[in-house]
Amino acid sequence: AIETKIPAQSREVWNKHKVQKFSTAEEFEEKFISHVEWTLARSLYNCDDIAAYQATSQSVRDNLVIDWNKTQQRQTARDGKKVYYLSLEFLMGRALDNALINMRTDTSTHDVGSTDETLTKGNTSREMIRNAMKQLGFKLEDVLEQEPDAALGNGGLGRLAACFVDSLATGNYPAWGYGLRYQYGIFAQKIINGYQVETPDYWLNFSNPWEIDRWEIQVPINFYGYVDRSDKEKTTISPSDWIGGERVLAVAHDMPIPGFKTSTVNNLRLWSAKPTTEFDFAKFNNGDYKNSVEQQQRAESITAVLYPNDNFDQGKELRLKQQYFWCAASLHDIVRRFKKNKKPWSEFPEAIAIQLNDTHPTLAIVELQRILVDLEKLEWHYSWDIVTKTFAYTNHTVMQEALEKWPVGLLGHLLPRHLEIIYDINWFFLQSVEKKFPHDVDLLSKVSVIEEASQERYVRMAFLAIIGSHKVNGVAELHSDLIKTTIFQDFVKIYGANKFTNVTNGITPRRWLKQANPKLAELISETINDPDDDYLLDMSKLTALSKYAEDEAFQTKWNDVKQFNKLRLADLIKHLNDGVDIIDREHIRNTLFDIQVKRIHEYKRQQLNIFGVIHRYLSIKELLQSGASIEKVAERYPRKVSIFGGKSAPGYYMAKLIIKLVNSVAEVVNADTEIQDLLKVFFIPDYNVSKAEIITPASDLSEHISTAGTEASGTSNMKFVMNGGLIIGTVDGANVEITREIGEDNIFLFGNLSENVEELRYKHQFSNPGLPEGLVKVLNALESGAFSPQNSSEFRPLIDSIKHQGDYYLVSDDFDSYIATQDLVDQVYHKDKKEWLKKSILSVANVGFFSSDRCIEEYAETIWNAEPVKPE
Ligand code: IMP
Ligand code: B1N
Repeated sequence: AIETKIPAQSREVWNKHKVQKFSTAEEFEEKFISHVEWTLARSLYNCDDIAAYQATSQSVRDNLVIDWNKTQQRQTARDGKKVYYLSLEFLMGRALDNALINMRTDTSTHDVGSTDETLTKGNTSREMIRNAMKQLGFKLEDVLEQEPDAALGNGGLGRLAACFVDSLATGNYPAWGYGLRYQYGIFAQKIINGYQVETPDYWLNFSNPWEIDRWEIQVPINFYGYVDRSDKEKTTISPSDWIGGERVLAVAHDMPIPGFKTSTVNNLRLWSAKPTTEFDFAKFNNGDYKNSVEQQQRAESITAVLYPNDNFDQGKELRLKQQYFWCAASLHDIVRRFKKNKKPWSEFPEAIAIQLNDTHPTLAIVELQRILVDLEKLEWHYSWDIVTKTFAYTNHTVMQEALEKWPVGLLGHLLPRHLEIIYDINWFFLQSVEKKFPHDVDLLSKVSVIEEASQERYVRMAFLAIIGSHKVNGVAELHSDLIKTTIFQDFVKIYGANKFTNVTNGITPRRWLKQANPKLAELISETINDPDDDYLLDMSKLTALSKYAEDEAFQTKWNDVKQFNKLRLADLIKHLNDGVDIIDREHIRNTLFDIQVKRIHEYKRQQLNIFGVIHRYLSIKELLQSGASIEKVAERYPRKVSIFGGKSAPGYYMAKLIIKLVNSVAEVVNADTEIQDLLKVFFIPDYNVSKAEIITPASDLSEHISTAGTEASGTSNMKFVMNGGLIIGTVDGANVEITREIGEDNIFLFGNLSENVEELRYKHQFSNPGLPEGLVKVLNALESGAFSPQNSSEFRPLIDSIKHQGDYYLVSDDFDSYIATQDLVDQVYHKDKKEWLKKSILSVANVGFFSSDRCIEEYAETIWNAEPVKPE
């Protein structure tokens, strides 16, 4: 039984006034109005769209909180294994529309044509609320637009965590996410004169109806100080006293995470830092009041801002502080909850699984060992056995510049006791290696947690994460194979291959199909006769679409949905382009929308894409100059809009230059009346999750063209396919499995394979093997200042990286095959639309594997050994 302070005789009163969820439009309206009046202190006379958003969210939140409470009680009572997902990033986007979709609880019977507007009788809550809002004088779409994105992440890694919490709740797993509540999420991107300019994303500008502040949950966190070893008897592996030097408090903020078609509502707990109320008497007595207040204020800086780097490790002290603050607060919370049960420590790993999203939370391993040894006074090896059985680690990248390593000095200064523990972990590990591979000194230094190669010594976080976990997984098959043969190969030798596994990434079809593409979702549910949208839980149902792949009437409907979504994107682009329409609406059906949206990174090769665009432009101009008519040219180069979007890390010079190049090319191409509408280029500023929901459904073609072996998985590739877009891509990341699932006829692959990359790079070192003719033309145009008339050397660094700096990302090696494949794309799209639509339909029919529900099931079965806790 769950404990309570309320005496038994008071139960009756509590039960009499039990809070109720709204379930009809009428009840919703009542809630809405009371929130306008009471929560917002507004009224009929000053309720604008923002207030309507707030009141709607508060009302929906009330429903979620009831289920949240019940879920937590149920999960505690059933006492199944709990899963904790530790991620420094959760790129959630907006919550309201998603909650409306997921809140629907109808599971079985559905009376078609029902007009009864309740949540349970087949009518989705989204429809019910849309109608109720209309009654109240608001348009749901306008109200939804008021919500700022919760953008507490950089890109794929953060969005993956967001998809995972959705699938964990949907699958009824007793699972919590733990993260940081940054006051500033990823910066907002402005494009000024073609350049990226970063502006702060103060997303908590208005009160956030989705967070529940738990001011009563405060965990003290220490930094700096020293380890007291005045007791000479004690060694570093016996219980030690860490005397902390600086103390801040971690305060919990909870976000309810509703599952789809289930009353399970899980929790995402985000920590914010605040000063302690203890104060420094020494300073106070010195009369240095102002200074002591200022020092206190600095506490808040720990959770002020998300580091805006994707696939890059900057190694700043504040980042390490964030990591420890978050790990210590989360571990404290997890251990506190475990202790309530009064189970023996040996049962910890059966009660709890902790998944580390990359190495960012690796200190959690060290912190648990510290808690067990120093605070609980358990024996070192007994403790370490518990630790390693509890943790599992997901690797997301093989790129050297992204692998975290902390200078020993820095870590030891901030966390002196933790550094001792790391040394001891390493010591015992190296001993075991020595035992297994005697006298292999080389091996010992290669796998040591401490890197001693240079002046400065570093702690290699990935190695520590492997040693402290029972499973290590990559995020797509190719990637999982690569980590075993490259960066972690020595660990495979030591632990055997079974410690290493693969869980291919996935995405939630609720947000990325139902929410982002309501028209396609409607067509699907109608076609496969699934009015309750059960396919969103069992994506294998989509295979029923296959039989319509060549059905002309169906193809027409399919194409109409795509046109609708392309128009929606065209509207957005017009809006972002100060009302200037660059897309010819009349020809939109025959205009190929070619989209690459993701973080800007040299390895993702937006430069290859834009060079391809320049090549196309130059070729069109050449044909026209040789006297060809525009109609003739259009046969060779049919209408295309090339769309880019994504943020660069603020300090990433080359990525920023690529953004500038895209904008410069857009300026020239879009203004060139001679080529008419054959080619348009647009860079969408401030790409984020809510924009992705409009962009993704509108693609005919999307680009996933990373140098083979560099993109661990990619997840937007899956999103585009789920929305009926075809892919042009390299044999990299999850593209490999996408090809296997949807069939190689339905994807445009090109380029060198990962097994050849090393050799190609090696060759570039010695000679310049002569660049492909097409690329030379492009580089010459750049050099001539064709796209930078005021400064012809502006793009010099991009040219040099290919011509003189070894072309690390193999743009020259893949250029010809990229262009040839783009030509093939044109041919199919323009000469054989039926074939194109067939490919599109078959892709969606076979995309089911990439649901994050499948992914979470794999984690649960093969890594966590966790079971769902279903509501009655
Ligand atoms: P990918 O790198 O294209 O696979 O990106 C994965 C996912 O992360 C995308 O589908 C988006 O949901 C999200 N994403 C990537 N880059 C950004 C960004 O700059 N802002 C916001 N979301 C992003
Ligand atoms: O994680 C995604 C993958 O789909 C992408 O291929 C991969 O690039 C991405 C340090 C990262 N890997 N590493 C990061 C992010 C922030 C940071 O500070 C590294 N992001 C990825 C999901 O598996």
